Amino acid sequence: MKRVFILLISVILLNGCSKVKPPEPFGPVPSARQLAWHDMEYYMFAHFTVNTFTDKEWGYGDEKESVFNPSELDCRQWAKVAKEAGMKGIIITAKHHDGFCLWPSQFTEHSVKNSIWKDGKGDVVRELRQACDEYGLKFGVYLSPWDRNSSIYSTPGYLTYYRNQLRELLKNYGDVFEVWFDGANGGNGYYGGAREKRNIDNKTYYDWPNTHKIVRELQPSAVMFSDAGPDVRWVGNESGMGSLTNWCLLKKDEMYPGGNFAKILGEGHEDGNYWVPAEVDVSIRPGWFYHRNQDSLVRSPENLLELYYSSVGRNSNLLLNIPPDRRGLLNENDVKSVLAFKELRDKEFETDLAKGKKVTASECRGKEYKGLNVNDGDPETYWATSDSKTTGDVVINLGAETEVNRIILQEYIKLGQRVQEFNVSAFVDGGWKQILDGTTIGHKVIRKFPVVKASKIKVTIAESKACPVISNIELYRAPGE
Ligand code: FUL
Repeated sequence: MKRVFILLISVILLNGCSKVKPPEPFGPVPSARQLAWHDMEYYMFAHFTVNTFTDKEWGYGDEKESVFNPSELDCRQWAKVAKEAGMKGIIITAKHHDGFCLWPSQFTEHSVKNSIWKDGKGDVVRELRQACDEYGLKFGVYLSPWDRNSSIYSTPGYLTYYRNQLRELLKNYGDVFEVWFDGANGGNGYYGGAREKRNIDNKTYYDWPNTHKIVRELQPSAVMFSDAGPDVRWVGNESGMGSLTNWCLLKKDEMYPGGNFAKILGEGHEDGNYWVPAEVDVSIRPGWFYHRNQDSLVRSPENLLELYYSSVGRNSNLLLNIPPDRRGLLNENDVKSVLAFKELRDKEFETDLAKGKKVTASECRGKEYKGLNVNDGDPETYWATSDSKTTGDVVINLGAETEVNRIILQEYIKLGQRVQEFNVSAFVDGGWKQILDGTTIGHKVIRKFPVVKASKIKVTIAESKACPVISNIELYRAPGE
């Protein structure tokens, strides 16, 4: 009798302690460097070069180095603004299409070393690096593959030159979080005095795999951006619009920089075999570079908030360009707008109404995967169903009738992007009323809906590639309707 009792107790104890296995990853999953990138969400692009002084968007490559002469360059001001605006880093155009280098590259004369700024002893890239460190920001570099100054552009020798410059940037300026490879390629240029049109074959000329190896070797934590990855993809437009359906997946072997893939770049490939999430790059002004005649055309704080919804709110990161002016400072108008946008955003997401509320799930795979994981503020816990299910719902009980008009949803992407269709309902007048529907989620989706006064909110996963894994749900009552 005693033996049976002990056996029974051990079985009960063992069962209580035995852990249910987590879901297996489904499909491609993000690398550690991509996960760190996803968490950044919002950071600054700084377009600055000879164009700032010649009033151009694309320098021809024949500008005198002496035109580059910022009167009050202060990268600390850029970094301070970025920090106050809630951005997580800054990517600088170390070299744009004109070939002018903002650092004293030993491989060209077309650089700051031949400008009159700081008697040719200055280095904008270093100043920005130091400013980023001071303000706790990450630092990234844009190095234009197209070089309208170089006499050897379009020959194989140019690749050696390009890679040498890349090495200079990646070896001498500390940790880089993102390397930005532009897709704009070939055309008219100065090319060392030839002044002609040079065309290259986008698919073959740059031999990208060998350039990528250099980045992996010198900066293993950096993600590489281009139209087609390898780590981060272009969203397919420069107007700030992420796609509502947005897979972080891509058949990247079918893509190449400079190709015509706008729609695919927006949506990704549902059945993609690589994790290559989208980045939305957009300028706060009509141009990428500073032009005085655009001082009155700076995007308003309200417009920036819309961009935030259509980028970060659509499973993309937001790379917002704020071009320094001829003084080498972010212009007052831009600063005012981007900081006011921060205030708007803070008000928009002031109090998470879901936090700490009771959550019930239609089903969960075990107590470690309970519904309450979606609002515990811990990104490492998630609600998951058993493997046999690809649908399910969680209900957040708000306790009392509460006004709500925004929702944030996040998948636990370490296990892959799964959700194909979801909807949200509110419990009003004794019944469920659907308030929105959507397709993909991924790292993050933020959706607006008209104010609803409800006691409960239900998130239904209607279709998923494998059992849903939802790590976070937040609810807000943003100002206005
Ligand atoms: C484009 C470039 O041609 C623009 O000048 C700008 O740098 C933008 C971010 O990418 O392809």
